[in-house]
Amino acid sequence: MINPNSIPKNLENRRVTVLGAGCSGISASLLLANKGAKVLLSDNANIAFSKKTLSKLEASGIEVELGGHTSKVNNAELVIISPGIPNTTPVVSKLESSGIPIVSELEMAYWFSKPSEIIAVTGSNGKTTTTTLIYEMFKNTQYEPYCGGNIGIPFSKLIIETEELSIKNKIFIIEVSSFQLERIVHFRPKASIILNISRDHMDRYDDIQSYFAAKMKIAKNQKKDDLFIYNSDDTLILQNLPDNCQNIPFSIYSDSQNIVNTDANSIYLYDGQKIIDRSELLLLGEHNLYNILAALTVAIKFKINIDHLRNVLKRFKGIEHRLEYIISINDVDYYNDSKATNVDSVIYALKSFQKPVIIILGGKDKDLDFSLLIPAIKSHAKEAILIGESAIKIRKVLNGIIPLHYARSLEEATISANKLSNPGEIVLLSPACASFDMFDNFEHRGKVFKETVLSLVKGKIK
Ligand code: UMA
Ligand code: ADP
Repeated sequence: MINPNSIPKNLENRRVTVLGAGCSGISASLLLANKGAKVLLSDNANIAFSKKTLSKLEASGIEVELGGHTSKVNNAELVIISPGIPNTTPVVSKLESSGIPIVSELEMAYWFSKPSEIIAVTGSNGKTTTTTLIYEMFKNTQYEPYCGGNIGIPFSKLIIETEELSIKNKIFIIEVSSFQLERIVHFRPKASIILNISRDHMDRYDDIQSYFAAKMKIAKNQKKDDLFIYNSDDTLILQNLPDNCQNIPFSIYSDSQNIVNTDANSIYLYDGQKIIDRSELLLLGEHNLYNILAALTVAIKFKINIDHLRNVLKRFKGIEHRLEYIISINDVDYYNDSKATNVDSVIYALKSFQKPVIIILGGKDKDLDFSLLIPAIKSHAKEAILIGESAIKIRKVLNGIIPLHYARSLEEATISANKLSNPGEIVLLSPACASFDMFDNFEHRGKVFKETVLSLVKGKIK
């Protein structure tokens, strides 16, 4: 067996199974093969690899089994698990009872990097926005930033790419999910950031405590000089601060120990020096203000020039599918917030608007509590159109609060929203649910919504 309690320095000829042949599994296998390991990549689905991937796997001597995990997976000294595979899966239970160590792809990739090279971002919402903003802030500076992790580019892939190039001053800006953190052993970022905690992925965790515990693992290996940058307006985080690293808060409401502060007009440094007027920011909403404060805090700690940071903030428009402005039709503004796959992100989306909102809600339920939506729905929404598997559950919760409508598809919902809206109002897709009941993923859902909205303007749909 390989004992992951001390980082295995040499994987030459060691037998390693990689579970899951999505992007994490493929990159992990290639990295392990680069290190001389004998790799089995196993997936329970019949995946059609691209020609390029297939030839890379073959050239690296990686054995692949698809369409089921056979007993071959047990013939290993170490297992690397993909984040999408829950611990309750039979293959995982069996490996555990055989005593074969299992670590996450994030952990294994870390073995080939250094803490000083890592900034890691977690939280229930805002990870991708903040990770991308930090990446933009570190571009064209004294650092050579690489962005990856849960954002879609596995950490292992970044390690392979940067090892090939042998880059100095590299810094990995990594978005990390609770799934990836569950099975870390040594993963230690120089700076960790935790943005917020709200209920999410309750289909995979017993309760919010176990979900939160997985998120907090981000700091578990940090040392006295490492930074733990946290949202001190989030009570759960505030009440559970680690004591092994430097805790640095960011907050909108309290300015006691922050590196950056904000008032109604500007964002400024702890010594009062102005960084930017809030009117110059392109990102909308209080939630994005948190993301900006978090990103600025880490950038300032890494001594990035303030003028450079201001310029980045002046141009950063946010990311597709996150409260993304599409178009105005007859003075009705259409927003695509398809990435709002939990309740908290929808509350923030609604609170971002002063105008009445017609909201499209629903999709695949993650066992979330939709009643938490009620105050924001009451104060900001005019009508709701419900779609997808969770429509009935949402209807029960919102019944009598605002007028509710059903639609059989997102296209139908968009057309209804268009008909229900009056000048000066907002049409918002912010579903509070995953997309997999009707779409391939949230990007697909957002694309369909945008295409339908644009068809309305072109007069293709009446
Ligand atoms: N599989 C098995 N056996 C099982 C179950 C699944 O072999 O018992 C296989 C599936 O058939 C599939 C593979 O495992 O082929 C899927 O692995 P994966 O879901 O981990 O997919 P990856 O492509 O490796 O993507 C993962 C993250 N996915 C999840 O966490 C679900 C991606 O985050 C991440 O971008 C990527 O690694 C790179 O780091 C996605 C995500 O939805 C975007 N994340 C969640 C979120 O943001 O809310 C946490
Ligand atoms: P993540 O990667 O954590 O899912 P994203 O940046 O992709 O986060 O945003 C996901 C959703 O959450 C979007 O609807 C976005 O508008 C919303 N959001 C972004 N930042 C925050 C935040 N700090 N708090 C709450 N919601 C947020």
